[in-house]
Amino acid sequence: MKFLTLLFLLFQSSWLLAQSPPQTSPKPNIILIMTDDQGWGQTGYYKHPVLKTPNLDAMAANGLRFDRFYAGAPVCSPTRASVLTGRANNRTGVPSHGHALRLQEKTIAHALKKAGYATGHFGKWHLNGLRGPGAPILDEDPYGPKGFGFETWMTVTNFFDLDPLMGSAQGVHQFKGDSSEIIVNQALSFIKKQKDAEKPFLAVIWDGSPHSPFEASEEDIAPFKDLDKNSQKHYAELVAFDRSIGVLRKTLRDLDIADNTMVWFCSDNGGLPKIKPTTVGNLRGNKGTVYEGGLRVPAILEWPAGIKPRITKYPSSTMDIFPTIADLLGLPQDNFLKPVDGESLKALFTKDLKRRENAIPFRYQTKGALVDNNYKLVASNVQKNAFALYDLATDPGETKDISKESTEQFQKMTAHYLKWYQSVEDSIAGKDYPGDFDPDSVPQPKFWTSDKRYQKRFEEWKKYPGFQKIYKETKRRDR
Ligand SMILES: [Ca+2]
Repeated sequence: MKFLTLLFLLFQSSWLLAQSPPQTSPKPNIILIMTDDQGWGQTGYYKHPVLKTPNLDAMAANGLRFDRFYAGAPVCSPTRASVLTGRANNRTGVPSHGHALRLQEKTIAHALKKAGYATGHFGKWHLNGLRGPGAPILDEDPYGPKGFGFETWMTVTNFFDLDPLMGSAQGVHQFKGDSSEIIVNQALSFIKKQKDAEKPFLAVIWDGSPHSPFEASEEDIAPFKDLDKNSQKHYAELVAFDRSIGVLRKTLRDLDIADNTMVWFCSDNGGLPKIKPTTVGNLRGNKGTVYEGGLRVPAILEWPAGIKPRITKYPSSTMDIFPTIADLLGLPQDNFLKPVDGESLKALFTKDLKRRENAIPFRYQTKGALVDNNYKLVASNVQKNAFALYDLATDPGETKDISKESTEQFQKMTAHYLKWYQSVEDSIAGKDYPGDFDPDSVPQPKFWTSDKRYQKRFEEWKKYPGFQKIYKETKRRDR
């Protein structure tokens, strides 16, 4: 009798378990990876003529490959600001490289920290107003990662190469070896800690490769001996970066967390003009322009638990990253400072979408662009009203201005763009922030060699071999 009762209870409890609603799946871990100056054409999966990227190729084959993904701007810091805020760069106080992100901005790290995530930043920052080759970020810097929601960081002000000198809350660290491998290993030790603590995490890994100065190991340079010196090393940096992606993906699998970890990869702007062979495929323009070659970048989102491998041509941008993650996690809207320029891509995870309702706007220096599905409005100078219209479906190289033929589309998009431009002007004036905004409170870009907080440390930092190199080069630029 006792045995039968036990059997009945066992049966009943397993039946109850089967009937109970499915447990909400644990929050996905999030890793945001960004290269520095990798052009749209520079991957193996786009069949680059000399570069092989077996690890990015494997990631693309196992995730959502975005074939029309745009950096928020055609240069560095502005795109970084757009990733963190979901907003166009100019709204956030970052019109060009080396500008500081305003402290009033709300970031993805703030939001995820509130949602119970551990938050870490590893590598290049370039949002604290300091120019010149990457120096360690100081713990006292209010514009460092700490000021924008990152609890853990091992970060440099700007691009960095072999044997970097990096900064954390604990001080300065001299590393030896390739920068891509170093920051992935730093991120992995943070990730392992969170796994042990059973805490979901946001790890932002912003690589310094393949930005100049081009430095790489002889072994990585070897396959490119036929190229000019700069191109050899530039491509070798991408090889080292790709290898670090392999280490990251393998370790996530070894830790048994790969399935529910979103790994989002993209570059921060289009490819460089002087590197041979081509960095942008057959697109027009390079880094610094608002043509496709300046804005379109390789991008992949790998998340086995939530996305089946697929290629999409849906136009999307770095401004969509934060809105997508907030939507996925059901985070409240007050995590954003409005207006937000990106949109959630969550629906794209399970099915392909035909048309994007919200056009993607860009503004950089005097230039502007607006991507409305296959139509692209390009302004070589917004103030001078110098606009052109291209149909990317029939003319991916942006060779033929159709503004005279497609007048209705042209007028519609120009009006849309100018209205958006005005709202950006309001953001620049600080109208998105509660209370008064003093534009003079934001530090203006300068070289770190002329910053007093840095200068007082130079005597002590001389002991680090990595310091001599960045100091000399920064001084040379800061004349
Ligand atoms: Ca860059």
